[in-house]
Amino acid sequence: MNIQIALATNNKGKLKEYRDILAPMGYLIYSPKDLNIEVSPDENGKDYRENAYIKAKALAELLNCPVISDDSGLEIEALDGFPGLQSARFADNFPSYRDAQMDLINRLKGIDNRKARFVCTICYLENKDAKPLFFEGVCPGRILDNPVGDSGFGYDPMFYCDEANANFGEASDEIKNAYSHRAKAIAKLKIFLAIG
Ligand code: ITT
Repeated sequence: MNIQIALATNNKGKLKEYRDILAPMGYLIYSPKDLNIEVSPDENGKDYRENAYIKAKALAELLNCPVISDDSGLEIEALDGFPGLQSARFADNFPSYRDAQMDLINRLKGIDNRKARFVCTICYLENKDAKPLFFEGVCPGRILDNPVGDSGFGYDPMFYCDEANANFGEASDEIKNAYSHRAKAIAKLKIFLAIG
């Protein structure tokens, strides 16, 4: 049986990862674009949870099915967690993600601590008035000296994943979807969807 969920994202990379992971369980994931809906609420929350809720709620107001959303980011330890919650806005200041990556890499020149992590917070809303549920995942790793590869999306080419022993910019979809922050958050969501 197919179960329909709307995913409140305008990010194609995220959409693909949700589909890849959830489709085998019979979930049909629809994006606002699939539904011919335009939603871009102001992501002015104080943390990932608030932003995820803002996105899920904005779409749930327009639909009659469960909605999930995803707020995520890259946190670099030596930069006090920057760009973190501002990861998307930071990249918007540059002509390409490659330029944003180079800017961050340059900020780390001469700094030995390359530790970083990707974080993902999923918000699940059964309907527009429901209590939001949150599912979180963290992916520890390090920042490379130069971006490599063109797999994945966003900041992937500058990130080495400790647990996968792989650069996300060169890793297969299977590796990314087994080890990423999003994969871990989705694994928790999957348990909820199976028994919730
Ligand atoms: P939506 O809000 O429409 O979902 P967005 O790209 O604006 O899309 P966020 O506000 O959550 O998403 O910002 C997350 C930022 O972190 C954005 O720049 C992403 O490209 C980046 N990011 C998130 N997950 C990533 C991943 O798995 N690999 C690489 N970059 C990622």
